[in-house]
Amino acid sequence: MFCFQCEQTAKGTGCTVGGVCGKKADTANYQDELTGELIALAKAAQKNTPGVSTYTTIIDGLFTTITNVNFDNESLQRKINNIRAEKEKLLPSCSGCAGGCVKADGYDMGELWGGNEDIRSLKSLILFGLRGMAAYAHHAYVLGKSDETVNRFFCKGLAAIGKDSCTDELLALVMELGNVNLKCMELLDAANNETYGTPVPTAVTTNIEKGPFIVISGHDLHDLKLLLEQTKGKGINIYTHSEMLPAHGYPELKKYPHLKGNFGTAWQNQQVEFENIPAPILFTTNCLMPPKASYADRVFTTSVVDYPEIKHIGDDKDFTPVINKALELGGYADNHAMTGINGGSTLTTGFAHGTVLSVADKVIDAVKAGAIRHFFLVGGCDGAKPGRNYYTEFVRQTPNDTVVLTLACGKYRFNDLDLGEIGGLPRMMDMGQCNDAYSAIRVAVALSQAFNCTVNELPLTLVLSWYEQKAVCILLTLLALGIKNIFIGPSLPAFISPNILKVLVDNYNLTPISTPEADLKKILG
Ligand code: FSO
Ligand code: SF4
Repeated sequence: MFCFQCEQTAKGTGCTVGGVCGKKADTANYQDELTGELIALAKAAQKNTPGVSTYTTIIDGLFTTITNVNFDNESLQRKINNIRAEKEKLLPSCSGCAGGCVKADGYDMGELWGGNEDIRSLKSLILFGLRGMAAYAHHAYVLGKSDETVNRFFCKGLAAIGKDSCTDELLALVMELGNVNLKCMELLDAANNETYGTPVPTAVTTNIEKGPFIVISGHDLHDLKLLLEQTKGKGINIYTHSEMLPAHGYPELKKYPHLKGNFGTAWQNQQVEFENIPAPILFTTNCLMPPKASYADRVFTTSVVDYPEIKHIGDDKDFTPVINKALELGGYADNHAMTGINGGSTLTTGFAHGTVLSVADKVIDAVKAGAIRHFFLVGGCDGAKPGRNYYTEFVRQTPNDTVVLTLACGKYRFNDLDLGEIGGLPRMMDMGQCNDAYSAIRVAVALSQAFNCTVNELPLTLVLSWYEQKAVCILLTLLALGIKNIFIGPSLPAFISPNILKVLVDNYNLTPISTPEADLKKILG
């Protein structure tokens, strides 16, 4: 096996004997085979008129190979078979044909992993960025939204991985991917807002009420909505976990009285937090860690998430087994107090672009009057590395005349802190999930228009944490928009070669984080 797609990759270079994430070598090989088949399907799609099923097969195949999504060889084999069948539909005459117009066999990923370092780096940026974008495209199509430009780019990007290209061509494709991902996030933003309403600021408790409950993790709001419907009137409370927290801000989800609060902190703490939990946990997307025996019988997966021996809810989305498990386990006997990592018990979410831009005048006046000196976007993924307390300390040390915007699961490092207010606005505003980076971009663009300057000239600094491939596509979007001076940590991706890093540093001043003190001094001068 070879895999270096996430931040925790072994020795900072690549997992070769087993994944730090728990992915076994044979599973990694299945994932490579699946990716190779996707590349072949994408090439076939470029020569034909792909149908909806071609695109959904590609999108779900890519999503499946994101870190902490699918550890199940049988599930991966079924998906590989489906991809091959989809390819056959497009090129029926290619079976057994040696014509060479389109290589019917899957691409051998070994060619990529063992190839030229800079080409491997750029193709990896494309592949991992596509995987991240696929997650967003999946959530959008589940809600009835898709976009031909986005769909076509999945084929273009995948096909490029399977053919010879020079660094200039690949760099151009990397930037195109950033732009297409902006479109994809916009699509998902529209899908979420049209389906569930515009998020509103909402305080969410970390305490758990006595009685049966279900914890729902991941990013899929549609699965949450279905679960809320199926548990109505059954005496079961629903608690969000990790990236599901921002669901509380959506009017069409918060209206359910049994959507009670948020359980636990970010994904990497699940093996401790789920220990002996008297409730089932439903994983709708990443980040699933190998379940420990002490709670494995309570874990359920759905959609692209799968793990051997763990019960999977199929496409009929009949959550009866999860509901029965909640009733059987019964929850806590008494109200159960829990806190965030800094001891706070209230998390506030719902500050997406709709809310922030509705008070844009107030924000602009506060900047003009000097009440707000600087904005920070401190967001991205959380992870297990000790160095990630940088983000807690950074936020803690931001001066009182600065605003902290945040998003994605990295916020669990500080979202239980009370930073107070500026001019009636909270100093810390949670804009949502990782895909809600779109909200941050909308706000930044609106501020730049109000101040008649570029985004780079705003008193705004992005301090990002990355872990998996959704963060990759978001970073590419920010770079494609020309946003410079981004701080990134806790470490640089293993798949960025020294030459490609130089391009990113020279053109965008992409900066590794150092210490909160030094970085704040550098930013605020
Ligand atoms: Fe986190 Fe996991 Fe949203 Fe990621 S739960 S790490 S970037 O999947 O997707 O922020
Ligand atoms: Fe290693 Fe990350 Fe790949 Fe898992 S996803 S095998 S931890 S690089």
